[in-house]
Amino acid sequence: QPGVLTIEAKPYPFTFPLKSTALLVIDMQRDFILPGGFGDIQGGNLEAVQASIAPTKALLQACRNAGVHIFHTREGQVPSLADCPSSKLIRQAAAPGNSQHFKVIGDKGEMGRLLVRGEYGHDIVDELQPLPSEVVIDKPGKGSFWNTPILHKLKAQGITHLLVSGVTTECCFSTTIREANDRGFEAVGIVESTAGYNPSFKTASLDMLSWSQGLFGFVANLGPVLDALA
Ligand code: TIU
Repeated sequence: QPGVLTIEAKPYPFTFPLKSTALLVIDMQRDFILPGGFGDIQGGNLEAVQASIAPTKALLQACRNAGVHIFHTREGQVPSLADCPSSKLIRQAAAPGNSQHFKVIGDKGEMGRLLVRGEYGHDIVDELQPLPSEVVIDKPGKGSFWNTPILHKLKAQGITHLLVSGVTTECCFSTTIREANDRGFEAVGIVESTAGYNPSFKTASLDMLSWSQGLFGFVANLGPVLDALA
């Protein structure tokens, strides 16, 4: 069928119509990837997340060339923090004697206020900067659907299938795929184009996605996606 692609995936091959497919690039922000950012302060493995930049760039380029709709997300709050779920503020607050969370959302870090919109650290890394034609979704939570217009924007474009990349696998990537699954989207996570702060979290998160004939969706390697889009 013209315009319909099939790639090797778990738990079985993933078939997607190009015209109604979107690429989601989740939270490839300096705050999660570069030294001194929010993820670094959380104790995340930055080498692991930095390793996902090049494969995400390859995926982004292939999708741009193939005319796939492209959505980037950014996690962050308005400067007043009025949109910050209280759970995010409370559970990431610096407890007495806890040196790991010595800074919290909204505090001043080396790249500006942590996870606050408009700050340098909140924006996407240089390598993956969105083009003017691409959609950028600012989200106050971990998932991309809560309190954002993404559902309406995907529906408006007739999107039914999602290629999902970005960081972190265990957190915003997984939450987004689970939210998408509940809303009827067929999603595939791309192994090399996502990364977590802990290797076992990535393995477990991806295994859970495709377990039991696709509990939440599909998992595919980057190579077959690039081949199919070429
Ligand atoms: N903490 C963690 O692993 N991630 C986040 O807080 N946000 C995203 O995953 N983007």
